[in-house]
Amino acid sequence: MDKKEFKKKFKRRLAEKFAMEVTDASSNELYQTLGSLMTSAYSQDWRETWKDYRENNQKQSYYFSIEFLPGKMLKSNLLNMGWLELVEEGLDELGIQLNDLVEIEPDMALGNGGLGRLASCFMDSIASCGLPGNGNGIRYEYGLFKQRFVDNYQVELPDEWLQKGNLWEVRKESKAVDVQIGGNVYLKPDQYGKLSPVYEGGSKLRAVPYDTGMVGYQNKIVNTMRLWSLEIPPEEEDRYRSIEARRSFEDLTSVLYPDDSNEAGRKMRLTQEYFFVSAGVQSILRYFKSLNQPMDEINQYAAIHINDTHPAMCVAEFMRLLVDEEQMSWERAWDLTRKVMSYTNHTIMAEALEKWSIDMMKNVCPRIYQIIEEIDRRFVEELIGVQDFDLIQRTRIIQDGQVHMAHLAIIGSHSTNGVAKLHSDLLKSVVLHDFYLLYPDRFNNKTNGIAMRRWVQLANPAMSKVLDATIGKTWRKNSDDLRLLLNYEEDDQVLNALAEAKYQNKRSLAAYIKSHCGIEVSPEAIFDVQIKRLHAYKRQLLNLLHIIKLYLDLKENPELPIEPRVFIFGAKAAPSYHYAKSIIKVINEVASLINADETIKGKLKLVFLENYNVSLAERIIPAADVSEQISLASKEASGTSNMKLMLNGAVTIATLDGANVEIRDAVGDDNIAIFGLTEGEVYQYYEKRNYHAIDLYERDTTIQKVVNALIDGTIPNITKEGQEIFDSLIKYNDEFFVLRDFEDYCAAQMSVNQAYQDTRRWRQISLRNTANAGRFSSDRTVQQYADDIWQIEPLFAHNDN
Ligand code: 26Q
Repeated sequence: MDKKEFKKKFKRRLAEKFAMEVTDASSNELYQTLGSLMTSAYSQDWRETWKDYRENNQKQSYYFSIEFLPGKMLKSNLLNMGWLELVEEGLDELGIQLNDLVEIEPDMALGNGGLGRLASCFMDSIASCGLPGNGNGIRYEYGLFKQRFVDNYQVELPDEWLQKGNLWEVRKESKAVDVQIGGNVYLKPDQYGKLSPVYEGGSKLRAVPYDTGMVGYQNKIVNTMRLWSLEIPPEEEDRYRSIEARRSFEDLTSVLYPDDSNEAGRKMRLTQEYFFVSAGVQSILRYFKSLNQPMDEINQYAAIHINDTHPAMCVAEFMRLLVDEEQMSWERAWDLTRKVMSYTNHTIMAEALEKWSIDMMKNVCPRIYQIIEEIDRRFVEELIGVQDFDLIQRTRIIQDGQVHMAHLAIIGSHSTNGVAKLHSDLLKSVVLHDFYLLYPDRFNNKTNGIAMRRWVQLANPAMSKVLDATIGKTWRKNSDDLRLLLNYEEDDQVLNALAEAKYQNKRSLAAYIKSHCGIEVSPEAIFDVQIKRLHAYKRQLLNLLHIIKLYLDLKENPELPIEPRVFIFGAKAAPSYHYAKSIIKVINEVASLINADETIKGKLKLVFLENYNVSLAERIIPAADVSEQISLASKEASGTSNMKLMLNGAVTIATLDGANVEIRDAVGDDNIAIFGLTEGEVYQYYEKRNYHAIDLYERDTTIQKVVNALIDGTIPNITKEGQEIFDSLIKYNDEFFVLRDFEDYCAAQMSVNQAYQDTRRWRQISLRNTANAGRFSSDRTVQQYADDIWQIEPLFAHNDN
């Protein structure tokens, strides 16, 4: 299609859909028109991809994730279709700005953070690598809450993302399945004495899929992300006559649960988990049966991936369908289940490991509980006398009245992986050590990655242009080619061009900050960024204490020779995470104090941007000079914002945690600021129990001064929160070693400050960060999953195109 044809088609579609001309149409109408042109254009490839997979009996992977976080899809679909430039220019000639239409699309935010965003980066990469893989999840009516600040406190508002409809989805009524929830199950012998389950009571829910095309990067492949929505089956209508009955039923898939390890014990959440697991597994089996292949070979057609433990019931549901519905023997079914399933762990925090009470599980999915009981019984039976008794007790699935979902996922699969080298090593040596003793071959690492297309080509067009002009365009397909940039680290023209792109991005972020927060920041200052969920272990508090120190130092000596800096935060706290919300309040109050202080003006600004989400990340990341990756070593499984920031030329200040270790290896020690305890040192403290925060507080006058500022009135309006945070450090012994790492962190910050003063050197460091970020592409990651875990291959027919 050329520009002329596009304009013609666009005007025709607008006339057909709305009976309008361009000049009469609202941005929303124009957005709907463009979207509908796009979906009709790729739906042919979508159908063909689907048909090719079927005709070639292609093995497919199914990525089960309770979260997907794609953000906006308009531009990424345009880019992947190869339409972006053409449409931008064509619209411009019609007097329409593409970016005005982009603003119309709500973020699709069916995820909390890292785990959901990773799932969406994988969807982009799987399609872009031409791999046959699908997503399977829940179509929440409301995405992650919207964050507002009122009196500097976080307030949550519902995210009504579907209000104006959703262009990209297709409701597929013909593919609906029924899911049984609750009731009783007992086993009844048939005429041959075989036991079959008989269900009594409970309710039958209808799961209706909404499919969204996952468009590959200029390769004609369109895969499917299938999200399940709940409806009342016609035959059950009678039972849901009253408003309350209907409401409580429909609420089931209405909200995404905020990441909140402390309040996990919610029956609705468990029902959600079983709902999308059962619907997804049933639909895979139905498709497989339509291929008319021997059931025994299903592992050659399907790979099911369990993204964290939330979909771990896949193991039991797959067993249920094979044994109860397909009359397969337990042994054969178990062998197949293990071959089909694989599992990724995303967390080492013990309190986040998912467990459900037996009672609740019996209540929600009684047959699944029976099957888990049998899996557990056989697990113990097989190991008794072979393995150490205590080890068996520690690794079995059902313990102390609870079902341990990670145990189910490991025992019921052939692969367990972590998401960064350090994390995968810790799984083997500490967190899942007992399982490593039982199944050493199942453990492996798959370091996370990011969708380079979204995080450079779309988010940072200014830098992309410089890259094209310097190293050619091959990096757009093959991110390893970013390495070619290293040939230009002494080339002042290139260094300046990259710096100019950064400066442009900083100016537009500054404008955004001005219009959204009313705060004036200078694009000449260092933009120092910490963007991620608010969690104690991520230590936004450490960042804040350093800012307070700088503020106090500047108050004492306004002439202090520091580079002007703008500290930028973006973070949501789970609504019930009291401590995290207190941190937000205190950061906001410190911001009010600092930003209003004339005496330090120009040297220090603090901005907490409201409602951090994918779209805001796309604005912030290209404008960042410094990337804060300061979690306590051993706590952050991987991190992915660290990769996005590095890719966009930010310099990382980091602990040796998660993927930071691999980022350090990629850029070398001279191009990153590493500080703080190592994971080994942290574990030493745990072992010896010899960390005493109060000693540091009493000995170190700087720490004293800074920590006291939380409670001595230096910062207004934080009487309660200041005390609470003070107590977490001093009275409750600083669980995340903030004070222990404080001095080292300040030194690292000082070195960053110094490096920035040497402009040329800074630009070289920045260039090396971009140049070495290629290995963190999620294309690489999904290819490793495809080769090592899923055993899926691209469709050859499409390779030449
Ligand atoms: C649990 C129970 C009840 C309700 C919600 C939850 C819940 C929801 C989301 C628990 C955990 C999550 C999300 C976890 C997550 O995002 N983990 C991050 O995964 C990234 C991708 O692998 C890593 O880079 C991060 O290090 C890890 O923190």
